[in-house]
Amino acid sequence: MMLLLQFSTSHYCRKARLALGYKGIPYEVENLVPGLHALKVKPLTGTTTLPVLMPQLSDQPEAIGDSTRILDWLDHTHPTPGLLDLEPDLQPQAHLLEDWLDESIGVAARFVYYDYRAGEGKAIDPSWMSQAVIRVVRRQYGMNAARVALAADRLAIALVWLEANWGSGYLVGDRLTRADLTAAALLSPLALLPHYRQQHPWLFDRIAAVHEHCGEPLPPGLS
Ligand SMILES: N[C@@H](CCC(=O)N[C@@H](CS)C(=O)NCC(=O)O)C(=O)O
Repeated sequence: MMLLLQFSTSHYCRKARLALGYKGIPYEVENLVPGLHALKVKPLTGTTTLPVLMPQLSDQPEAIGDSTRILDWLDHTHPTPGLLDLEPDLQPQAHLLEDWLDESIGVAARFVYYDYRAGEGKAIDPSWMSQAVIRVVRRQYGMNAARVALAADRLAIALVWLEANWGSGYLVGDRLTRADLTAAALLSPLALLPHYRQQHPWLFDRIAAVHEHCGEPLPPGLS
């Protein structure tokens, strides 16, 4: 069985789980401890980020790092159902949206989410352990009030575009693609933030619909 190395709460790891679920591939997860994870992950992929997929199949790579590479590999080895069943001229759009969501919007969601968890949303998990992880993450990514405000602005613009282009259908073409999976995963942390729940109800309908399509449990706040 395939093994996914992950942080249980990471939205990039959620993206990989959605893709595995979408394809109906049985998998196990191993939850790594932030910080210590690098000792295990770096020798496998050369980077320290999770998710990492270990196919545990002969004639296949031992480990695949980065959610985008994981989706590429899954689509290559398990083509049906496809994550990019689009006319060739539409495919670059799905790749570009995935990259924008990965590199810009997923990062902005992380800033806004951890800011909330450290302040107004502290009651979600006030335990020492959880608050220590939140402090480490905030330091690791250099989060401060000014950068959180920039992230919130970026999300506000993205959500206007997404409401018009995702609010009542699929991001590209007329079927679910890797762009929809990526949006659903990377925006899912916002489900715990009352501001986004109140302002953008359509977003959480879309996120829930993609999870249901993939047969994956809903993110915290929606379950
Ligand atoms: N581009 C990467 C980003 C993944 C990512 O940022 N993962 C974070 C957790 S949400 C991580 O592993 N951080 C720990 C580290 O960088 O060492 C992907 O799509 O897989």
